[in-house]
Amino acid sequence: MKKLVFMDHDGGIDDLLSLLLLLTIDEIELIGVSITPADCYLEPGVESSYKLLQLMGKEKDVPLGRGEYHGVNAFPPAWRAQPEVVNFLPMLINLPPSPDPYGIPNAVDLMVEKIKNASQPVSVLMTGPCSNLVLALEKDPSIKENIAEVVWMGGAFEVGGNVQTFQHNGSAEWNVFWDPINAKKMLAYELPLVFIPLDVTNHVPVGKTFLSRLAKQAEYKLSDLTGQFWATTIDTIPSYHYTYYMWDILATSYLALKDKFEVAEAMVDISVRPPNEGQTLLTSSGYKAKYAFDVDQEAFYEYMLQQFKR
Ligand code: AGV
Ligand code: CA
Repeated sequence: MKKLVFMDHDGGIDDLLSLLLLLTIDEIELIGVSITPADCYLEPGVESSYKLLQLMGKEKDVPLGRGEYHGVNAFPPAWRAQPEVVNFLPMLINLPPSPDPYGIPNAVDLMVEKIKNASQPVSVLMTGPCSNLVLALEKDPSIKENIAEVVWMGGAFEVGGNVQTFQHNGSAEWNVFWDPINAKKMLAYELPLVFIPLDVTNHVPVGKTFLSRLAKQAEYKLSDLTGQFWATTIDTIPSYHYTYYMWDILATSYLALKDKFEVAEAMVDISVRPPNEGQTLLTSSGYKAKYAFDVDQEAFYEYMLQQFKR
């Protein structure tokens, strides 16, 4: 039987790559996708999700949900605007238009409906903030029973964070920082949660070696397209080094490559105020959760190359 997955993403380049990856995994059945307007603007995020579903022939099977909730710490507008570029790539631009983003279901309603009515417990994959899941649990606490696992790209435990802003010491990761209050609430539910934090994503930068290997198999449509997605990330990181990480894609691959990850059990809490608002803390007074801290990098890169041979 296939593993049922509901995905909530926030429209970044690697979120979209993650959606594409998910659609290539034969053992997984995607039952719904909701879009959180965090690292994207909602409308282009819905559009690119729909285009990717069309590309994979899944637009009739996988419903999209519109995230209406906005966290307290907005992502920089330049980051939110960036992913619209994918809607203009030659392979996507002429696909039929997506549905009106205001005509599709609300993300929280869709999540509740899909998880509640699923024939078996659902894995929830979140590659943006976790707000929609918390709102869904608040709306209908009974869905907790039908959640098999929650995989969340978020947090930074024993490494520095990636938030750089006023009143902040840099210890938080953005997906948690967007909405720390709901992230803390999620911990209190004590779901079967595994964080894929910066501790492990730091091990998988998008390097030239990988992109070059991907380009060598560009006769495959998905290798060609994903290579173009990744190429758009080069100018966005203010660094001399090439350091876009495979944050969300690594989290997505966890669903298929569990045994390639090293995972620790921990007691976790989340700070909700300066100077470390959104920091994930290891503390005995916290809540039970797991987090990945290492991965077999070569196995992961190989897996990408194999999945995108289509
Ligand atoms: O913190 C990582 C999360 C991931 O879900 N996102 C990007 C990934 O989708 C936020 C983020 C951190 N640094 C960024 C981010 C950057 N330089 N550009 C865009 N987003
Ligand atoms: Ca993301």
